[in-house]
Amino acid sequence: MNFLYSDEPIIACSTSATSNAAMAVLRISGFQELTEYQNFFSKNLSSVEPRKVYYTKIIYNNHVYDDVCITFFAGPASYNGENTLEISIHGNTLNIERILKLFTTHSNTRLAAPGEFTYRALKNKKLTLAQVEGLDLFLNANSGYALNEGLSLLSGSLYDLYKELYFLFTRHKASLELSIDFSEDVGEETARQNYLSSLEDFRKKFKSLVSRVAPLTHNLLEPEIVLAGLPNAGKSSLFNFLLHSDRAIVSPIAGTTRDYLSETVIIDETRYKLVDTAGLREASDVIEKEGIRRTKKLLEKSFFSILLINPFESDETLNDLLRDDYDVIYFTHADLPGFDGARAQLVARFSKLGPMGAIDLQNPGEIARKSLNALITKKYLDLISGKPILFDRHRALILQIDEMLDNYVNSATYEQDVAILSHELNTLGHCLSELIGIISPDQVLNSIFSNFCIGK
Ligand SMILES: Nc1nc2c(ncn2[C@@H]2O[C@H](COP(=O)(O)OP(=O)(O)O)[C@@H](O)[C@H]2O)c(=O)[nH]1
Ligand SMILES: [Mg+2]
Repeated sequence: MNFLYSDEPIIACSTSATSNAAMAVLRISGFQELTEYQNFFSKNLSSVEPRKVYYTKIIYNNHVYDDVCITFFAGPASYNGENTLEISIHGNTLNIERILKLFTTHSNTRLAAPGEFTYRALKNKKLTLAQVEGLDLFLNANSGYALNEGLSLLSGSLYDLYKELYFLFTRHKASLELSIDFSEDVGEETARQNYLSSLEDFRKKFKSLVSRVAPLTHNLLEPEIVLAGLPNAGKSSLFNFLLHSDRAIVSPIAGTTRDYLSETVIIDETRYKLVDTAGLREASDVIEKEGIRRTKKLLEKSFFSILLINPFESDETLNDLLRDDYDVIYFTHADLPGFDGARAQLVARFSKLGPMGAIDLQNPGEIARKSLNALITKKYLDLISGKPILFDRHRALILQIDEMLDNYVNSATYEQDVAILSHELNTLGHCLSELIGIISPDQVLNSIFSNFCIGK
């Protein structure tokens, strides 16, 4: 991230610039005076007031480039604290390219790196690091829940909770100082009470956060639905059916799908990755073996797994397959005569397929689709009902702080040496500041900003 220490004016298209649209918004920030850009506009920029929209033309060397609207935000009252100009132009991608080039060629403005506007907002203390993470999630969310969580951290309840935690922590820290320096003034007993009750307030609030660090949430950010089964079970057929397309090759030749394929499906507001895998069987072929290894790995980290079984092609390898747990077992070939009998035989042989086992869906077509969607959504809703914190960085820090806090509470109850208490509290405070994003180690910055799109 070499842009971190450079503060030249930057420009980017802040709306999607990959396909033609009615409008696009370009953003320039970091300039000293708006009039530095006078050469590009027909409007007299010295008369432009902040936060008002003006209609003007982009003209350079007598060539008219576009009819646009401009809005000036004077720093520090802008998104990132810098002087900012927003230009609404026509959204043909060629037009966007041409106007960006005009500004970068004929002024001291360069193209912004991904996330650079927001990085400046962080630098100018317009946003905390946690808010930046919230924004990142909000912009890249795969589900309604992730959208809500992103916004909640950007400016909503999670952000408020973090702020409150920090306030309670600071109050507790002050109570420790009080008991060290002023206990004679306020009375030792009062100081001690104050110290313990402020700790309890902080602890209680913090525990509400700990309950939201559920173990399973890593796959909520990019939930994968994995189709598994023996070769020829019908995985690729179901994959295509769920996608309404012919994406995967369907054939009676076992081993046709040798690597996994994945495509996006949206089910009830949530975007999932649907994965078709190589059939699970004893293979001697090196490529097929590798495909099978990948299938197993995918199953391990899947959000929702579907085992497909063709009851006419039963095989002792089912024993192996059924050792693992699946969210659903899906019987294919229900259209063929004799299906019920074949299925009943399998159920008799493998207890896991019985009525107490996984739910089976032998109905092909729309009914199967609806039932599958309902099961997937139910699992998703169950997982988010505890309002899990979606950010790995936060989850790790919350667990770390929780452990420190338990130790500290123990010390606070039994340990009277204020030097030790003070030291433990400082370490805890350091982690808390990291969680809230008041302090931000470089590697955290790097990983967050590597996710951002240009123009943000
Ligand atoms: N009759 C019938 N044939 C199916 C069904 N599902 C898959 N097939 C056929 O079984 C063969 C293998 O299907 P495919 O989807 O490629 O299986 P995969 O190896 O698990 O991906 C193909 O010839 C499909 O047309 C089904 O429900 N009914
Ligand atoms: Mg296949």
